[in-house]
Amino acid sequence: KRATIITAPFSGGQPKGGVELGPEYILKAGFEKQIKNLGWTTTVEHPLEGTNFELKKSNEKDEYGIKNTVIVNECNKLLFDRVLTNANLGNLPVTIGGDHSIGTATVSAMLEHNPDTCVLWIDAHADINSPKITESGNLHGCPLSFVMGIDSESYPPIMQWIPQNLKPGKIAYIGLRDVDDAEKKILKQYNIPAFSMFHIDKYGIGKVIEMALDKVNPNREYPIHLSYDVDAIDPSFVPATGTRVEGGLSMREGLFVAEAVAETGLLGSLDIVETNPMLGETDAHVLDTVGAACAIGRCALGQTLL
Ligand code: DIR
Ligand code: MN
Ligand code: MN
Ligand code: MN
Repeated sequence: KRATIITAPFSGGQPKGGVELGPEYILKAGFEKQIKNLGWTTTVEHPLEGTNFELKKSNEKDEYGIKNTVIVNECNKLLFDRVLTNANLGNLPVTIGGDHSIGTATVSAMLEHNPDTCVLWIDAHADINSPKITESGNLHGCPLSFVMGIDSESYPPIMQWIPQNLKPGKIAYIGLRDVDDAEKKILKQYNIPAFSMFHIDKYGIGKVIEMALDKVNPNREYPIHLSYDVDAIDPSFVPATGTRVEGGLSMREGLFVAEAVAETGLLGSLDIVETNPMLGETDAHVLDTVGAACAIGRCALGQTLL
């Protein structure tokens, strides 16, 4: 059991500062030790060291209707290499963000490693806008369109290296509650399984995970990439994040998702993103959010209650 913690201190996929401090806070809270205590051999890698992407951030849309294309692209190139290399070595990549624009790299790298990989996207948001349809132009709202090749004629040439290797039947969402109209169309058009907070209230989180896995991994045989945006959890438990949406997962529902994936024995890789320590109004907000991010990681890597 070997895990590589890959830090992704990056905020260029959205306008707010502070999310680049997520990895530092999560590591300072003892995350690596917590994972070691679960029986993993760990390594920490910092592929973005020395890049200074934060200094190059702007809030202007480019000719493609998106913001910070160059740094988001460069960041994803560096992460793609480290995620793929570690997966090929048999190390489980745990990528700590940073904003969710890094999902472009982590998802496409894991599918490059093993094309059977399926994706569980845990989020209040669908993150499937393309440059053509995004209203905000923020690339943390777009990672899944790039890896699925949606509206690919609208992509900037520098992003055309990204493998468009995620098929619509290989991803399921859990926790959605703030989906743009154009994204709703895409979910319907591509028939992507999506379990919103409505479904969680209706069926319960246990049933929802089973239904999601039945869609993407019916025989429970494929590796799972778990991409966990902490804003899936209700802002009362996870306040220090950039785009809070009321009515989210309870803390237990949020951890149950990670525990249930661990229970399958199929976890292939994990992202924990959108922890923004600068957006807590109090120290307790920051502690709660960083604590939740660590707990998601521990649960996904096998921590059990008994
Ligand atoms: C919105 C918000 N759909 C956008 N997305 C967020 O900007 O594309 N993703 N907050 O995490
Ligand atoms: Mn593998
Ligand atoms: Mn997200
Ligand atoms: Mn989100």
